[in-house]
Order: sequence, then structure tokens, then C-alpha cells
Amino acid sequence: MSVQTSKVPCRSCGSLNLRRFLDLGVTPLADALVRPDKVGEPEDRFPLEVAFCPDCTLTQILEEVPPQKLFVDNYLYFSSFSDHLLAHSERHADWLIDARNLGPDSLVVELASNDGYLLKNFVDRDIPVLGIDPAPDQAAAANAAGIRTLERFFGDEMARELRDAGHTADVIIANNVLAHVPDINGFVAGMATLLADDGLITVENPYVRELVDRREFDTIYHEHYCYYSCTSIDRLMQRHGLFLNDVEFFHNLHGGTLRWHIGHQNVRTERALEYLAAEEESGLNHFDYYSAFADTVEGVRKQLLGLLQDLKSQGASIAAYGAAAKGSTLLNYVGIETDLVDFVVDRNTHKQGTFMPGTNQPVLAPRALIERRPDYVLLLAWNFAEEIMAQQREYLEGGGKFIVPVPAPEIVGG
Ligand code: JHZ
Repeated sequence: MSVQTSKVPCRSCGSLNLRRFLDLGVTPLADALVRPDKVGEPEDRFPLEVAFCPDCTLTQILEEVPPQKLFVDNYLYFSSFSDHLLAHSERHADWLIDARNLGPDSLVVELASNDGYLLKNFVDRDIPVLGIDPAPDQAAAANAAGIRTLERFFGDEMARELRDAGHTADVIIANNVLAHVPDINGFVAGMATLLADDGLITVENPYVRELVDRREFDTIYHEHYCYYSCTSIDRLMQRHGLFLNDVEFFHNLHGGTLRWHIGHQNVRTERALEYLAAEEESGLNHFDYYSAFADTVEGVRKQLLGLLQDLKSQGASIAAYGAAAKGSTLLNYVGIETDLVDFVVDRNTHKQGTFMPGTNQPVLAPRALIERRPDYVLLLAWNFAEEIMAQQREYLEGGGKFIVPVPAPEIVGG
């Protein structure tokens, strides 16, 4: 694989110096779970290659699948299926209400508000909200629950419409969405347009440092156009007159998540400065940090495939937990088909009855682990390991074992 590519411009700064460092093959779309009547039909597949921009430090994939295909047609991800995420979101809302003194005259806007899992905390306290999300079923679920939601893609044009209609946001929340946007400059320009002069934006996204250090290669898929650090966010925000003022880190959320506090004024905390300095010192802002990642990922692939093949040759039965997008990357990249893993369970009722993209395992309800008692369960949703293992006490107490695939395959329980 040649590392230099000049054809694709950086999504953030437009540089033509992107350097490729990882190729995960040509894979199906990670959330394109296959409906029973479509099994066996050809699936769309796209190259999945990752590159680093030496000019603004942003890591990104080179392929651009149209967002309509990813988030509107057949998008089954509902945020409300994790208790851990719901508890995290409630704490976030409580903190914002206190810190920003929010009340009946405030406006909280959430971009990619999904089924209203976060905004409901504000609605419960009579604080006006506006959710924006292009996914039809999720937006409908939010509206049905009384959480005002517009079924649209957000960008600067929409922000201007809202502003012209007299709306400005005291708080804008953008969790796990900035990675999902192809036109990040249009998106951030829109946030700047919509934010009140003294307003606060909080953005959450998995940390690219953890992706590399904790070998979370399976979080790479076509929905995630970009993989952020504080430095790449800072440069993106500054281009639109916004300032990165504070940084928080949540070790246990989606494999290590950053929350950035952003506003129109430059009031940078010591903590933000420390994060930026640490990124420079650790090398995260330079290509060398990423150059060995492809070998590392290939090592995990071989180890996991070898482990599953050994267990299978000893007569073990293996299932998987979590029809997650990251699960799809893992199964497809490692090459885990139905001869190794028989079925996948997931408690998202919208995903049950479908089949994993590319590898064809049926998605069943979690009770299948008790009914069928596989010897091992490959934990595809490893980011919720604690929550899932607590729920699966009966399976574990009956002698069942989990295989946690990253950072290195490990057998837990039994
Ligand atoms: P989950 C999602 O990624 C989607 P995914 C998205 N692309 C993104 O950016 C990241 O999150 C951050 C199920 N589950 O959320 C629910 C159980 O069955 O980790 C999900 O289908 N039982 C927006 O899809 C899946 O597992 C449980 O107890 O890779 C987890 O998917 C819990 C907690 C979850 O990631």
C-alpha cells in the first residue's frame, strides 16, 4: 500500500497531502443490516481506507458514501438501548442546566438527537428543546415522546433558516455526530451561526488516541468519516471563529470519549491547554504515531481468527453479542462467517430478525444465549462490556464465556 495520496483533499483544511496508513478492505456498510427477504442478494461494498492529514492532524477515511444511504435508508441505531449511555446523558443534561442556568426562556438544540434519549432530560424540566436528526424512525420516535424534532440534515443553510426565524441556541449539543458528517466545515459554520453570543457548544466524540492505543480498529466504518483529537478539533473550530475552551475525557464511553466545550469567546482553561500540549508531546499530531497501526491491526486479526478456529476445532459453539456497527467491521475484516459464529444477539428490537452485513449471521434477542447456550460469546459491543456482562449473569453462571476482541483477544468468565 502506498502511503501518499494527493487525489482526495482533507475534509477539514483541504490539504492534498493526506497520508494513508490503514486499509480494511472493501466492506459492506456497517449498519446496513440485511432484511430476511434480501438475504443472498448482492450488498453494496465500499473501500475502507484511513489517512492522516499532516497539515491539520485530522484522521479520516478516503471514501465518501452519501449520508442519505447511511442514515436515512434502513438506519436502525437507537440510542436508548444502553443504560450506561442514558445515565451519562442524564448527568450531562443536569450539569448543563446548572452550569448555564437554563430555564423556560432558554433553547437547547441537539444535532443528531436520535430518539430523544438526551433531550428528554430537558423536556422533563420544562426547558425548550429542538432536536435535529435525518433518520426518519428515530425522529418519529422522539416526536411521539413529545421531544420536538426536525427530520433534517443540519448544516449552515439550515442554521441560517432557524436564525432568520428568530431562533438562537443557548446550548448546542453534538454527540457522536461530527464524525458522521462529510461536510464538517458546513456543519461547524452552522453551529457558529446558530449559537447565541454567550452560548455553549458541547461536542462528544471517541478519541483517536484511544483508537490507536487501545486498537479499536473496528470503530472505523463508512459512517465515521473522521477520527478526532483536541488539536484537529481546535483547528477546525478556529476556522469558523469558535474556540475550544475546555476538554473532558470519559474512559468508559464508546472506548474513550472526549467532550469539548466550545464558544464564541476565547476563554481557554488550563485543562484544554494541557490536552493540546500532551498531543504534541506524545506525537499524536504526526504521521509516525499511525504508521505501525496497520501491522498492529493485522496482528489482532490473526490472533482472533486463530483463537476462534482453535475453539471451533475443539467442538465449541460460538455466538456473538451486539449487532453494532463496529461488530460489522470486525466480522468482515477478520473474516468471521457463519462457520465460526452461528448467530448474533442484540436487545435493539429493530435489529432483531435481520442479518449481519457481509457475514450473514442472524440477529436474535439476547435470550437466545440462555436457550441455545453457546460455549463462547464474542463480545462485539465491547464498549458496553460491564453493562452486558451484568445482564448476562445467568449465562455466565451457567459456565458461559465471553471473548473480548480488543485490545487483544481475551476470554472472560467460565
Ligand atoms: P454501540 C454506535 O456505534 C452508532 P455501534 C454510531 N455510529 C456511533 O457513532 C457510535 O455508536 C458511537 C446493543 N446492546 O452503540 C445495542 C445490547 O444489545 O456500541 C447496539 O445495537 N445490549 C452512532 O453501533 C449494540 O449493542 C446492551 O446491553 O458500533 C451496541 O452498539 C447494550 C448496552 C447494547 O455501537
